[in-house]
Amino acid sequence: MTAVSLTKTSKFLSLVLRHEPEAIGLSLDSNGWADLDDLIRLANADGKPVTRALIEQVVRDNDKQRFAISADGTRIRANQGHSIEIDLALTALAPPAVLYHGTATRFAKSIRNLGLVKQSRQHVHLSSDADTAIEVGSRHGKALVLSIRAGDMHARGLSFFQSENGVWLTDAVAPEFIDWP
Ligand code: HQG
Repeated sequence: MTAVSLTKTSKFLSLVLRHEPEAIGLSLDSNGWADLDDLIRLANADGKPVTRALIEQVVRDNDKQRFAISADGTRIRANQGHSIEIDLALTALAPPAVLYHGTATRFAKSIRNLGLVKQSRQHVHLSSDADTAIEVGSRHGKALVLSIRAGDMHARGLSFFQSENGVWLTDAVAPEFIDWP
């Protein structure tokens, strides 16, 4: 399978499993899972020639492990990044003392005022290393990496979760917990 078709399939899966399942008439359950056979049938009916083998390869080889197939092989979901309301049913976890958020310099002023807000997604996304944060921020412009005092937030009773693929998730980050470069 070519890298192009793998990337295209990954983007298609992100669309229908995170944002717009209705684009192909797919339904997700309350935890974000879709029936894999339904997804393949509906995608093909919509002109997207995906096969089970292709989807399994995308899930296995995806650079960020964006998707998971259930243990019995019948269902698939995105590990994080949803804009639709689903409950990933993650267990709250104590974060490391410091986490990183990659953003763009053009958002700095607003973030200084409001802190980090989740915009269209279900959570604010944080990473445990600054290199990943640079990549995430570069998607939006000139990257700016903020250090988040996650340990202090947790000590104040704010909850953190970690997705299956290692991304740290929280509801919001108030300005007082952000250290600027
Ligand atoms: C910014 C990708 C102004 C925030 C990545 C970000 C991640 C504010 C943008 C995942 C703000 C939202 C999520 C405020 C936050 N004022 N701007 N008060 N608060 N922002 O794409 O974190 O490749 O929804 O800094 O790797 O960039 O898709 O979030 O720049 O893990 O798997 O608002 O998406 O994963 O942008 O990225 P996004 P994100 P995938």
